[in-house]
Amino acid sequence: MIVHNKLANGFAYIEVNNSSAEAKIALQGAHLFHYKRVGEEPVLWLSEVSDFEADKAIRGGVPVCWPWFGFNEDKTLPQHGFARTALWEFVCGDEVDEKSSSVTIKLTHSDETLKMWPYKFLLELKITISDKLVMELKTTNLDDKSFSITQALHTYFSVSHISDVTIKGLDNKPYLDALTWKKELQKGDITFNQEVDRVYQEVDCEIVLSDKKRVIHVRNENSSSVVVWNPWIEKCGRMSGMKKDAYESMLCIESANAFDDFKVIKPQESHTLMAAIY
Ligand code: TA6
Repeated sequence: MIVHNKLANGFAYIEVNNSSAEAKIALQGAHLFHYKRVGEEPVLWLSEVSDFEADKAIRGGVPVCWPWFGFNEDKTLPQHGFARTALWEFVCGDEVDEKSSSVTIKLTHSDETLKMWPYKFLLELKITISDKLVMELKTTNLDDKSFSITQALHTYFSVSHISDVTIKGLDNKPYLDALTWKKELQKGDITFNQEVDRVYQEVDCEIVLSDKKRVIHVRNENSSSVVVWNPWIEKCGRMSGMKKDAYESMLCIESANAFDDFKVIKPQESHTLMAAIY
C-alpha cells in the first residue's frame, strides 16, 4: 500500500506498507525517515526531537546531500547542499508484489536553485522497500555544460548502543579524518569511544554493521567513498534536533561520492548512486 499523508502542520509524506516492511518518505528532501522490517525494530534512527517543518532538515533517516557534500566554498550556502530541504515532486509508486514496493520522487532546477548552483538538472530518487532497502539517486545533466557534484545518502542507523557497535569492511582503506583534516589508514574494524567523522575512499566492498541487536549490510554502487560519523558526547550536545544522549543510539554510514570521489556529469548524461541496506 502506498498512501499520501500529511502531519497536522501540513508536512507531506508518503507511507508505504507491504508484507516485508514499512516506510515513510517526506516530500521535502525525498527524505526517507522511517524504514522497519516486519517483526524488527526500525533500521533507521530518527531523532525524538526532530523538526518536521518547511526548510528544516529532518534529523535522522536518510538526508539527501546534493549537489555538494559538506560545506560549500560559499559559506552562505547550506551544508550538504539544498536538495534535503527542497520540496520534491512525487513521480510514481509501484507495488512490485506483496513483498516489495517502490516510490520515485524528483527535483529539478528552479530560479531558487539556479541562484545557489547555476546548472539545470533533474534529480530522481527511487526507493524500493522490501526486506531490503534500495535507494537509487539519479542525477541527469539538463544543461549545455558539464557540472561536478559530490553527494551522499546520509543514512542514520539505529543501534543498540554505540559501545556495542563494530564496523567491518573498511580495514586498510584510506580516510580523511574530518576532525583533523589529516589522511589516515584504517587498521582493523571500527569501534567507537570518541567522536568519529571520517571520509573513507577506495571503498569497493560490502560494509557490515553489527551491534547487540543485529547485523546490517551496506553495499553501494557507483560510489567509492563512505562516511562514518558519530558526534559523541560534546558535539551531540551542540547538534540541532538531537537530544544530548542521542549519540548513544545512532551511527551514520553514508553512501557517498565525496571529496576525491566527485562525479563530473556531461550534458544529457546521468549518474546513479545506489545504496542497498539489508
Ligand atoms: O556526514 C558527517 C557530517 O558532515 C558531520 O560533520 C556533521 O556535520 C553531520 O554531517 C551532520 O550534518 P548536518 O548538516 O545534518 O547537521
